[in-house]
Formats: sequence, structure tokens, C-alpha cells
Amino acid sequence: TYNGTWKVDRSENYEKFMEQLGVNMVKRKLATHDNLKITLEQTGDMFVVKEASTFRTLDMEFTLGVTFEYALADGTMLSGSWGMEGDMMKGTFTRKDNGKVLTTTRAIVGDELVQSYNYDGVEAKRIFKRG
Ligand code: MYR
Repeated sequence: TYNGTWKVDRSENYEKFMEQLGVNMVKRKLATHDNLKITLEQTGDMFVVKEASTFRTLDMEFTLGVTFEYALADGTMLSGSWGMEGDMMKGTFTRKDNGKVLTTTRAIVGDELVQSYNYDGVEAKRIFKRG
């Protein structure tokens, strides 16, 4: 189950990924230490998500397979949805400003939540521990 609170523990290639997204250097440096904390609560196909970081706090919900909008911390708007493939969450989102696609997955690996991100050929990971 994905339910619970997850605190980012480490990241892989996240700065390159943000650079590809067009995030400037100062923000990339800040985002590397954003203390991201995500709380997920799934009921059937519906997820309630609380996001907290040094940038903002955000409460939202989505339903698997249903398109919704999501703003990145810098205001970049994405539109897309999450789905399930076996036990893995797979999200496909499109940037509203340039039409490029960002894909992301969440999987539980051991006692960690591993989130992968892919944009424009650049892949990154953030690994979360229960907190
Ligand atoms: C959620 O389930 O947490 C809400 C929906 C997430 C949508 C896609 C996430 C992409 C995040 C990319 C981070 C890039 C930061 C520069």
C-alpha cells in the first residue's frame, strides 16, 4: 500500500532532470534540499495527496485514469493522470506551455517508495522513506 507519509531520503539525477525542465540554477539548488514530504491516502480509485516542501504545501485529490491539472512549484502547469500497472503507479502528464510529456512512476521497493521521473529523455529518481 502507498498509504502513509513519505519523506524524501535521496535523489538520483534530479538536478539534470530539473535542468531539462528549464528550472534555473538557483531554484535547482534550493529544490535539491526541498525536504519533500508526500502523504498518500488511497480509497479505491481515489487518492488524497498532501504535499509539503520548503516551497509550498498543497492538498489535492485525483482518481486513477481521470485527467487533472497540477502546477509545479514554479507555476508550470501539467495536465494528465495516474494509472495502475500491477502494483506500480504510472503517471503521464503533458506540459501545457510546450506540449512535452513528463512520465512518472511510483513503486514500493522494500520499505521505500521510489518515484521515477522522465522528461525529454532525462530520467531521475527520488527515493522516500516512511516518516
Ligand atoms: C501527486 O500524485 O503527487 C500529484 C501529481 C503529480 C504529477 C506529476 C509530478 C511531476 C513532478 C515533477 C517534479 C519536477 C520539479 C521541478
